Amino acid sequence: MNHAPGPRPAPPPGQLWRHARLASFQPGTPWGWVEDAALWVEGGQLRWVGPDAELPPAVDGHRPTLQEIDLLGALVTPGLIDAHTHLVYGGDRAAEFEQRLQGASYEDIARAGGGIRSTVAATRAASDEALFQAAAVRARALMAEGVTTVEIKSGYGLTEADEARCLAVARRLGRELPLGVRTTSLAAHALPPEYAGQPDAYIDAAIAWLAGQQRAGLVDAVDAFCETIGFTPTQTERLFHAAQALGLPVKLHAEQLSDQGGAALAARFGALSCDHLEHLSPAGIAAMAQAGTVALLLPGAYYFLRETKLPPVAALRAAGVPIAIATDHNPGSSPCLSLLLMLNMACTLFRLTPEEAWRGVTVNAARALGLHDRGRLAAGLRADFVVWNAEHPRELAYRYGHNPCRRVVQGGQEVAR
Ligand code: DI6
Ligand code: FE
Repeated sequence: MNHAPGPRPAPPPGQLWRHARLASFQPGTPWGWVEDAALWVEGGQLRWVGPDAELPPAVDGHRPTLQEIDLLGALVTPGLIDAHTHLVYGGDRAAEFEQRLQGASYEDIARAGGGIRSTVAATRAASDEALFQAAAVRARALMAEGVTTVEIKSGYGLTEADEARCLAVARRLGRELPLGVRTTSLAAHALPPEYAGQPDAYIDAAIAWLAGQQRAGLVDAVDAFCETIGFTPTQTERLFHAAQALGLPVKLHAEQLSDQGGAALAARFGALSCDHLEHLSPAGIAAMAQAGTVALLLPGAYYFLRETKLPPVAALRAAGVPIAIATDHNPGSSPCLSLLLMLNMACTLFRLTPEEAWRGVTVNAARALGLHDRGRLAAGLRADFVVWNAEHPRELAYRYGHNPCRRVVQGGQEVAR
């Protein structure tokens, strides 16, 4: 795919997509299924979605300007949403992968100053353009499988200027690619070398950067890595108070490697999502259920770090906590660029049903980003959808290493493939 930079042209007059097998993820029926569906797209939005036999009379007045596409029974789903990525960084960590294969743990490497901090050094050394080009390649790989919205975190700059640079690169991806981008400030990802031994002073600095990031339009949410090798619950709480004072929603890397009580803390701040959660406690689950916080599970990181403790999926399900799935793309714990593979891993490793996994990359992923205009297919929502060479979405959770994406529409416009 090649996308010229610059403003995108105005949406075409309108399209009528007919005879789809539709998984709308609207409430009411499993999958929001419509066996023979039509989608009327106008001005970047869905004007009408429903059974083809029940097309509204109003569509007739528009026929002369509507492009009609017969899908001959192909599957249509919402555009996929990857609600947790660290897409902007320099370098890679292939050598660290070799070290881990020889027995070093992720935590050992982090404590020895490698891990996230080695990516910080490579990111600081990279130009804005190099960061953009590398991230654009990754974004296009996700888009090739039907991803139409992606969340991108900072967290590899760890100075005021480098964090702003990474967030600006993420924003530029959203302007120059046919891709919705939500940005998250993750300055509280690791302690940079300049602040060695002074984590509280670093949190003060990260707090001070937030207002400027917000003024520059660079940030949609605030995240932290609450972990023994990251930041304490008390430090996380101070950051969250600052985010709350600015009206910025929060989310948290919580209970990935140990139980820090991070999920319950984040839930007290009405967090959009708590992410990872392998070590989540019953108290954390109860707090998330009460707050309506999404459990964002990341099977790629679980797999790549060869974790053995599973997130408490059955208890999350029983408590009614919405579950989402994402790639967690990052160079250290999940160098994965396939959200379709995550569908499969969510089922095989975490025992989600295929429908739960699908909800996790559509309707619940939108919720994890605080977005109400996407993740389902219904009148009035964005026209972000995918046509698949498949008949049912369960096929996409079943096969892996296979990409049956046929056509992608983002904001009412077909994405060049
Ligand atoms: N948890 C993760 O899995 C990523 N960040 C985090 O807080 C890993 C980031 C890295 O290793 O570079
Ligand atoms: Fe992450």
